[in-house]
Amino acid sequence: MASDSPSRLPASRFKTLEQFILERQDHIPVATGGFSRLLRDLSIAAKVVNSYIRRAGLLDVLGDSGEVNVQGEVQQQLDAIAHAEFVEALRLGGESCLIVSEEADEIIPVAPSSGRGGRYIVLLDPLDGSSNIDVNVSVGTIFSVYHLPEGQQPTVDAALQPGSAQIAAGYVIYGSSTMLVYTAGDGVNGFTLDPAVGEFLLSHPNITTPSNGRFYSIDEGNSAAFEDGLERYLRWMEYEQAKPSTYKTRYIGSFITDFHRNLLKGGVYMYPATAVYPDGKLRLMYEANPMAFIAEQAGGQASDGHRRILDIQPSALHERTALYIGSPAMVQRAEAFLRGDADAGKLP
Ligand code: AHM
Ligand code: MG
Repeated sequence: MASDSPSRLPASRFKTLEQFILERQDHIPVATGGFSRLLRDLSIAAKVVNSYIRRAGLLDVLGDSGEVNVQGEVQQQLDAIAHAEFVEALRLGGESCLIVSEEADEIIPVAPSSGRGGRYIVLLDPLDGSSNIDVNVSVGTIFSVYHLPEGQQPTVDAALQPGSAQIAAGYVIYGSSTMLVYTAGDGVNGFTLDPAVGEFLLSHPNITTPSNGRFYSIDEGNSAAFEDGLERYLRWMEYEQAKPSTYKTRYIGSFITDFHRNLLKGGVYMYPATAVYPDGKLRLMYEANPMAFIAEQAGGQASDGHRRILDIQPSALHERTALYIGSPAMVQRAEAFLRGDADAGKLP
């Protein structure tokens, strides 16, 4: 059917990530020009990593790299590629002074470029869930941003700040579409990559998470080591499952993917202490903290089962934590079961 005006490309109808950040810059104190450039650098690396992932089966990038990272986990080739791309983009951008990555044992200092020193500390999980990559399951990048504290040098101590000191956090999900979701402490916004024009476009403004949800995400293969309270919580949800429209298990084994679904639809992701990982599997500083910041900004909660994730003072770059994150009512119920509250099942 003929139309009066030519149809417009989606890109011309949506705000780009860059336009959005520049507009915000005038309103929020953290969003200086340097911060805007830092996010631009992260988004550039995300687009490069996205291009590898989209063609992963065609390029020679699948399978492990033959290396074991500091976590004692087998590194995938794409872990190493994503790490290199993010580090390089941050180095070239010149806004960061220090990088911490899941794929590097030590801190990565960034030399000042053109005599100008960066002010930001960036912590990264360059490619989370990468054990899924060979089977075409969604994976993601997680980032967390801090200021270099006034008067401090960019050392390990400067990086060991509690999550509550983050000035920004975000993730990129390389899914059926590629999205960048971030917060700078003034709400959560999501941008979808338009592959035709190569821009992240504002598609999910002001994301808020449902206060309660249907989905619970946990690897029940580890249940032999679960504490009693968690066992009771799971059995309670199974019992409730018998009623119409109640709980459903959804576990992909790719944290960002499970988190993203639960953020939008309502749910809780849980990775407790297990026999193999007695402190929990996920890393506090570049997995739990950034996602906790996003969850809280969207109206959700994040806990290690007993205390708020963002209040934990880290003592090591790669330390692990148990994690319960998502809809506030579900996180609170998990905590109540873990405390052994008799009325945990009766909470709203
Ligand atoms: P990774 O950072 O080495 O990829 O490990 C984190 C991943 C999460 O994405 C995922 O939720 C979890 O490990 C899955 O672990 P498991 O296979 O033990 O259920
Ligand atoms: Mg990870």
